[in-house]
Amino acid sequence: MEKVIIIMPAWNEEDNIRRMIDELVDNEFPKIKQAEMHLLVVDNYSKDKTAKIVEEASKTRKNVHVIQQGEKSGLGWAYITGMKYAIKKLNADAVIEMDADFQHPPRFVGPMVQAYLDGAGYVIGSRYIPGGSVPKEWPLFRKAISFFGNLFIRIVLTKPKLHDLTTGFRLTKVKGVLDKIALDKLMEPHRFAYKVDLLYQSVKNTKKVVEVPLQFASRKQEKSKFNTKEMISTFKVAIILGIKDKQRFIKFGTVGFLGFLVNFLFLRVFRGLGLVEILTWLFSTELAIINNYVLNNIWTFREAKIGGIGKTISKFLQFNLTSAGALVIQSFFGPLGVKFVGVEYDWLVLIFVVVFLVLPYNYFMYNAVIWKTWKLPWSKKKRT
Ligand SMILES: Nc1nc2c(ncn2[C@@H]2O[C@H](COP(=O)(O)OP(=O)(O)OP(=O)(O)O)[C@@H](O)[C@H]2O)c(=O)[nH]1
Ligand SMILES: [Mg+2]
Repeated sequence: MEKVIIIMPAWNEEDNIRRMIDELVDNEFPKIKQAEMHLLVVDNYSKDKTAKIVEEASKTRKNVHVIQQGEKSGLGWAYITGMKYAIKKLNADAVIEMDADFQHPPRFVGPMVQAYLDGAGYVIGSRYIPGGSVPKEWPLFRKAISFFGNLFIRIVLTKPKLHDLTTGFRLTKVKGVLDKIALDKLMEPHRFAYKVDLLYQSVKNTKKVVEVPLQFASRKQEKSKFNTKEMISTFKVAIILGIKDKQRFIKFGTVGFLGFLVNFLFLRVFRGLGLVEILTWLFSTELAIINNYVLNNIWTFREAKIGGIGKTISKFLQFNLTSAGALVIQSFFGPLGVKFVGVEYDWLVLIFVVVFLVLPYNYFMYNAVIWKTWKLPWSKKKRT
């Protein structure tokens, strides 16, 4: 049976944790028949009886555990400590991040585990899909920050299909997803922002991501710790990840631009040498192609670098064919576009054809055919 461990940081939560064991462990867990459910509380040397209560409960329930966080403090570290323990000591197949303050109501655990059993590698408790919600009593300002903050991160990380990227309630499969993440190296682990990094990497490692509704409840006591510092650090992490994500495309664009310069420069050089026009074009274009091939190979696609003489030659020929394909696209759509908008707007046609047709075509061919960094659905599976 699949073993699912709920990791629950708790710091001075004696009232909540007592009720939580009651509602979650004694009430909800028995309803989940197809998975072995455990609760792992990560305490941070609470001043109240939090740890004591959990220890007491663990004596009569073998699926309740408590550990102390160690010297690193902050919510992120609590989760990281809990995840490591769940993987190494409790042999978890999946872990759930869940807060102790009932903001993540226990009734949502069941559907989350079901989504995992149905094949999801990552399950997001989402406030922004039908059936999910944020607390009604939140002031409009906080609702707006949460909504637009989420929207911003969705855009920066280009994840339009996911609706809640800052939720704290999530399930992650261990094998192939969580065990591939360097937990000690997450960005800003002492702050809320680590959640965005963890989500980003988990989604990257997962084939099937599912969102289940979460009706996020408001905190019962005390004032919220939500503040501008947390918000800025969250946006910062999102922006850094967003740029990292697009790094390859940025490099690809830079190389393309350098190729253009090489082409332009050598056109003049060869012409200056008195070469016939057709040869100046041929040579300068080929030099640009060589430039692009070499730079893309050692920089843009360096993780998939092509080496060895035979492979280099065959791939270089493929690269030339790809470039010829771009030429065909241009010579077909260029004149067609000019026909429509008139020759005085040929520059507009050129920009349009290059940006919307040639660049995507090249980027696709490089990733899918030449350097093969994309696994396409129709490509043959590697035999293992
Ligand atoms: N072990 C541990 N738990 C913590 C720490 N900080 C917070 N927690 C627990 O982590 C969960 C989430 O913390 P909250 O303080 O509710 O943070 P939040 O939900 O982002 O903000 P609120 O709006 O104030 O509820 C709760 O169960 C806390 O008890 C910490 O440093 N160590
Ligand atoms: Mg809370």
